[in-house]
Amino acid sequence: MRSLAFLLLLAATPLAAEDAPGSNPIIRDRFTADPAPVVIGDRLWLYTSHDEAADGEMFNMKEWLAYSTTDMRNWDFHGPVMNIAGFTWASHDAWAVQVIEKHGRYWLYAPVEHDKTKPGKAIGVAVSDKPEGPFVDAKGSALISNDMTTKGEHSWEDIDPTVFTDDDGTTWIAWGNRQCYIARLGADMISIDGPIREITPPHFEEGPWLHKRGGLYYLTYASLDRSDHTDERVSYATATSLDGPWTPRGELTGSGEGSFTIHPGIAQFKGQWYLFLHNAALTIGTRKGALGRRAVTVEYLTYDADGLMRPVTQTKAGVTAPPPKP
Ligand code: FUB
Repeated sequence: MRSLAFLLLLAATPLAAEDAPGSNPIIRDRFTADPAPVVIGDRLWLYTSHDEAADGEMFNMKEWLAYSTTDMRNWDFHGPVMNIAGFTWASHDAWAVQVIEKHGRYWLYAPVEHDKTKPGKAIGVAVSDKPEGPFVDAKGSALISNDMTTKGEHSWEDIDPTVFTDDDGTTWIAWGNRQCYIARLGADMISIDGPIREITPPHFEEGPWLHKRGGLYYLTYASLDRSDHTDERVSYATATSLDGPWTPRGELTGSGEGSFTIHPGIAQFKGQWYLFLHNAALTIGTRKGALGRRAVTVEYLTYDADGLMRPVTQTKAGVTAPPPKP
């Protein structure tokens, strides 16, 4: 049995920065990716995809997970909120999710592989009365399918939805891989209302995230400049209207450690802005990080006087470091 002196010593020893609750990666008991934060009441909710790839497997993703926090340090796990089987018209690939609140309900948008009746990736919408789910298919068919966008030459063009409600109450959805599209959602949240417009910014690869601060709209995304680097980084563009024009603002981050992909998620919580990302720096037992075994991280996000986002570096300390000066 351990002596009292040993236990007292243990309790008095400060945690190394990388072990402090809330340091990166913030979730360590399972592999998570594609972070999607949303503030609901006094909690920040974080929805993620769940990486379960075996060695040599690219992705193995079957469900979406939810976490929440009140202090950005300690995270409560709420379990899987939906499994791919909940979209009966889909076959596999529970990829990057986003959830928003509207009309007192919670709406989950996510890309999946459609069954053979409409080959290629598609975007489904599910709904719940509680942020912790369970979420159920709200439409019974895809909201967006590969046949609705014609520019891309590959079957995974319609992935990674980001949903954003503007000050006038209109909700917009943007998505894409290689091409970035935007459309207005119907008031029912399960239909597209109006044309689908292409808004592809430079080096756009995937993972768009729409947000607004003051009068400025931000389109932040995973970028890949094939002439210059081999792993994705995060870049962004800004506009004073969702109709554009979008002004490219360059790279916001470098690549995630050990990861081809990176994926931004942005939220303001209790007055502080945060940028969620992922990398592949986590090892769980004998399982090392990999293309399909990623880990969600979070960093402070700040803006300069012109509203431009200052470059962000992924760190071990993350938000356990003191917040930056405004
Ligand atoms: O996680 C699967 C896919 O990888 C996502 O949909 C992309 O954003 C990339 O992170």
